[in-house]
Amino acid sequence: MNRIFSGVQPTGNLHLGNYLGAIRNWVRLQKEFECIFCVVDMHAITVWQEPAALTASTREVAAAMIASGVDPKANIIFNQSQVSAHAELAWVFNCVARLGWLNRMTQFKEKAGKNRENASVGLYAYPNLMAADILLYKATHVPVGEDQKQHIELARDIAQKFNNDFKTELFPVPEPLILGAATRVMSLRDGTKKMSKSDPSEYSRIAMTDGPDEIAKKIRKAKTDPEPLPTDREGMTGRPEAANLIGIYAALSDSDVEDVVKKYGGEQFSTFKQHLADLAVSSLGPIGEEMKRLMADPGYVDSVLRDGAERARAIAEPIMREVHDVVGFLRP
Ligand code: AQP
Repeated sequence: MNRIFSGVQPTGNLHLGNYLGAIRNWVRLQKEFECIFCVVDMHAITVWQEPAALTASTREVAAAMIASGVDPKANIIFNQSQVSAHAELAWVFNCVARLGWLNRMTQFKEKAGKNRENASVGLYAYPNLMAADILLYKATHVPVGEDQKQHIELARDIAQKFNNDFKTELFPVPEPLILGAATRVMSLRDGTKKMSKSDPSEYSRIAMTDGPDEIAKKIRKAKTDPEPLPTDREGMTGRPEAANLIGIYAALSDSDVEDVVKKYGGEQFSTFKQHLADLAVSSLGPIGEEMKRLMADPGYVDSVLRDGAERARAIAEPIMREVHDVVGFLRP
């Protein structure tokens, strides 16, 4: 049986990259797969989070999933900390994964920066918790943006090593699903940097809750080069900002990059940006509005997360019992 697990961290500033790289794909995949979508609050605290902001962001991510069209009845939506087996399995995986594997993780290097000694142990062990998130449900497929590919490879290594060490076939080896024309949306201020929640500039990202004026302004101010739009894919080489805006247009209009350059090749950016802004407003505007409506009803959002957690626990518990037996832990 094919099962999907994927997550988003409640670290504030949900943006177009999170939408195009992850959440929008989930809306499509829910028709084909049994899906478990998680607000990964335990991952979020690997860097400092104000407790009240963490709670609000947890509700915001859940609202984003629902507002984007993930059906909370047909799928499971919950926050990670409500299912304690994530932490339990992560500990087992801390004892399976090798230090050398974690030392190669580029996200840790980027996030810890120069001050490595001061990074939390959780930030370092993050990929082991991510492997636990996926394998706790024996998920077979994990839809993510390009930036998470290395972590999925580590989850595959952990599944294989666990199975080999304990001579079992308990865990499937999960496959990443990296889908769409915008698997790595870049900053609007610098086409060589990923659009990210933690960028200090608001103008680097389009937030999922931005209104029409903010969206239009951010696209108008987006960095570009002085040349007109390229006329073919090769013409995008060495022009990261142009490639990024074209990729965003292709993803939002559900077309290919080739179609976009065919349509707009040779045009000035001012014209293209106007069309891109209209497209972004019509795609994201209604989602942002619905998110705001849902966030004003925390009772409803909390009930979705509670119900989802209960259903997630029902899947996780028997799998965790299998893990106990395989490892040799005595249980009641
Ligand atoms: N720029 C992006 N383009 C495409 N996909 C992206 N994702 C994130 N940024 C982009 C995908 O969104 C999902 C959830 O990401 P996350 O919340 O777990 O964390 P992240 O990747 O650390 O997100 P940010 O925005 O980049 O946060 P910071 O600034 O804290 O590093 C994942 O599937 C991810 O691939």
